[in-house]
Amino acid sequence: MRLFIAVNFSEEIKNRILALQEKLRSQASRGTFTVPQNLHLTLAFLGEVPVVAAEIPAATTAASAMDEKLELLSGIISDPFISGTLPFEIRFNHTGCFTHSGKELWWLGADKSCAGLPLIKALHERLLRLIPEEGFSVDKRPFSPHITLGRDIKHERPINLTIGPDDPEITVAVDRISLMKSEHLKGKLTYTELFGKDLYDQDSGGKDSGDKDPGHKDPGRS
Ligand code: 2AM
Repeated sequence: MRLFIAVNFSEEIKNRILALQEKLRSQASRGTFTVPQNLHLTLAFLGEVPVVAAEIPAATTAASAMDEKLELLSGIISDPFISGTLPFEIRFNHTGCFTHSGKELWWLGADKSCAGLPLIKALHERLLRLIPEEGFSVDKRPFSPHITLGRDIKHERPINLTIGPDDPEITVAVDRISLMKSEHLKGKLTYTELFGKDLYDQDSGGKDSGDKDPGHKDPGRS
């Protein structure tokens, strides 16, 4: 099972991202564009998680072994540092392109000066520490928070994809962290949330908890 941990978006934000994606599409001659339901921000990519008991014939045993792994991963997302983070926002304000083996992946990138950037990096770093501790592999490449707009983009002329001051702001609310499954269903790349954890709900006391660190309910707990 191919797994990753991500932040998913509201419909309103997806529509804003899609408007930008449309600008990319109109300049591309070919490409695979992220479908609306797949737009997300990856926090950690685990890749294929082997089901240890897959070779054991009894389906029930295999299922319970998988459940155990998912339970461990759910536990990571529920880690007090992660789930104790107060909801925050990240503004996405620029675009760019990763080129790998001649293929262009176009993305929307987080504002390097937004207040949420250190918080999302802290969540990523925590995940990168906990995931191997629980026995899973994780992609350790440097974290550059981005939203993939399209892959394998081909174009005849240089792409001009800018976000102007008159464009609607793309500010993502980070209020839930999700363990996601990636699979091809009837030929379509499909992402499904297997487990999600809402970040700390201020209404239940965080706002008035008197913490010095505004990003956490209790950063000392771990
Ligand atoms: P992305 O974050 O750039 O869009 C599921 O495959 C998600 O995990 C994709 O959105 C993908 O890219 C992200 N991801 C991060 N590292 C990956 C890797 N090494 N291989 C495949 N997908 C990866």
